[in-house]
Amino acid sequence: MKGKYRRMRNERLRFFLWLLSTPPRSVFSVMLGVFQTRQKLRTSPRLLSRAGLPPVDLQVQLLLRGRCPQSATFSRELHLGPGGSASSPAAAPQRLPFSRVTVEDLTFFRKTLPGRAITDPDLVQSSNEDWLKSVRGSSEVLLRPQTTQEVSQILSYCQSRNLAVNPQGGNTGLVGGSVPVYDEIILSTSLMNNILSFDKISGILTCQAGCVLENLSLYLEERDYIMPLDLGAKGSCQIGGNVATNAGGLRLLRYGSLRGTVLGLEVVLADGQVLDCLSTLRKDNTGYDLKQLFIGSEGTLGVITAVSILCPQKPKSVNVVFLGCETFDQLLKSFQLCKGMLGEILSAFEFLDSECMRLLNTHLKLANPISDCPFYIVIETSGSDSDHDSQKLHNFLEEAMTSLLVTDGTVATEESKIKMLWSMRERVTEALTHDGFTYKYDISLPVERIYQLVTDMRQHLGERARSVVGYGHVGDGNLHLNITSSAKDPALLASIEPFVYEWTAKFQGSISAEHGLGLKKRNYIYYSKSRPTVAVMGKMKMLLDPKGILNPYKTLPDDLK
Ligand code: FAD
Ligand code: 2HG
Ligand code: ZN
Repeated sequence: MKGKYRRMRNERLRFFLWLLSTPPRSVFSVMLGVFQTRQKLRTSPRLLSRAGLPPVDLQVQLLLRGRCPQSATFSRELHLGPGGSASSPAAAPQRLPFSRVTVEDLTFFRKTLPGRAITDPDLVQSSNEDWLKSVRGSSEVLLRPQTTQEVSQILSYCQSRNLAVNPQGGNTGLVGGSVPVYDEIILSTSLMNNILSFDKISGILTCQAGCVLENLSLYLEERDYIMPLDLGAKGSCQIGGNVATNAGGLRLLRYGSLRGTVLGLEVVLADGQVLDCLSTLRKDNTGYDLKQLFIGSEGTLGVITAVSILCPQKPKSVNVVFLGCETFDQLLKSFQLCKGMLGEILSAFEFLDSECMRLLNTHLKLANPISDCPFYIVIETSGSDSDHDSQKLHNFLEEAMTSLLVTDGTVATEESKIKMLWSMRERVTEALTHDGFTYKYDISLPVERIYQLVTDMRQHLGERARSVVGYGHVGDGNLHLNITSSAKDPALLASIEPFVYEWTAKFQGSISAEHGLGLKKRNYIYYSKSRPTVAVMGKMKMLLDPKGILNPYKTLPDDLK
């Protein structure tokens, strides 16, 4: 095999032959994630749990400040950006006539959640601002319940008082859905982090909504299982937030979406009623499957308090390959070949373009593991027999090389190298944050179209953008188009939107593949959904949350409210 490889090797190809006896590697080891970001994100909850509350008279002052009319204006300006037009569909709408938090309300919250009703501005601040630092609310109250009962008491009270509530998990959302727009009370699930049960035979895990994804992964790994989803944000995002956004991530190609793997949910409705749909059955056709309503509802229909999820067995053998291609057409042909030759062991097929690589090099000092190419692919295989998997991967690479679909590549044989290769894909989001203000688009398209949007956008914007990059989940037909500029730039935004959405609609794509609509994209929903469909969504919202207290200004377009 080695001789054959050498004979066929092109000058530019530097594949490492890997031994058929490569020891099985943990799939968890391949995820480096955004370490610095995680550190930063994890700091605030730790501080919160240690900190004492400010004295009551300071709280009163803070609440009085909240009543000041400038507060609403300030928040609105932040969402618009300097010189931003109030008519931009992405801008925050006017504050709705919800009540403002009073000292009596605070007394109730403090009694219901002793030591966990936070009003210290320094502590509330990080929950007011999103991960991208692109939107910021002006909430002065952060509630940290530990039980479903406490969530129920809070919501029942808030509904009776007409107080708006912003459910928050790990605050890693990318569409401005996870933070308040004005003074909504932040209801954080961070302290709801208990695992409730795990069935070793079925692989069904039941846990509270605030469990951090990475902690669940580590818990399962010790029991020879894995979570069916994995994301770059796993060190901070919570399973409740993942379900609320119907997060896709890096394993969807293999294990499917949360709509299939989530078996049950417990949800607290706006009036405090606890909806127990926490089934652990794989099959249950008794009436409507209500849990599906809450998957992807972005905190607008109820607060998810517990999740049961079907987890796959941990693969015994994992391999990762990083390849370079000259054209996107070759990348697509490699995907086709890969599906055919790797079949059931293919667990990820991800891509990034040379602009992403430039940002990784420049901002994170990550060196390209292969020679410069216009496109890069990350392929992962997960199986149960390392000899069999290695042989299949070997055959695929040989075919991809001889047919000149790939021009360079490397195979990871050690754990550290596997991590390094995955970080080239996972850390693009982090690299972008160092490049300037980032406009993010998360588009589903027929897979053969996904890169055409990047090239068309580059042509459309010319020199106006700093960087226009494309990466994403090829296996799921999901492009992440990101555009940066030195600062928030309303004129640039006006050039991007609605162009990007019109382009997407023209090819029957979705304007949000996996991140949701949140605040930023709510008014663009009609590019992907018909008016009658959105009207039915409005009726569901009305039924479950008649006063509209749950995550107002998010997901549904302003014309429904
Ligand atoms: P938050 O950000 O806190 O909230 C997100 C939304 O869910 C908000 O609308 C909030 O109100 C609502 N919500 C949160 N918890 C609850 C609850 N318990 N009940 C009801 N509503 C709730 N997404 C992907 O799909 N795929 C990826 O590969 C991916 N990679 C990412 C990588 C990075 C570096 C980052 C920063 C983000 C990434 N995301 C990705 C975005 C993704 O949406 C989130 O990471 C994750 O799913 C959100 O979880 P969270 O706990 O942080 O929720
Ligand atoms: C990913 O796939 C995430 O890396 C984030 O969904 C995408 O930052 C983005 O645009
Ligand atoms: Zn993604």
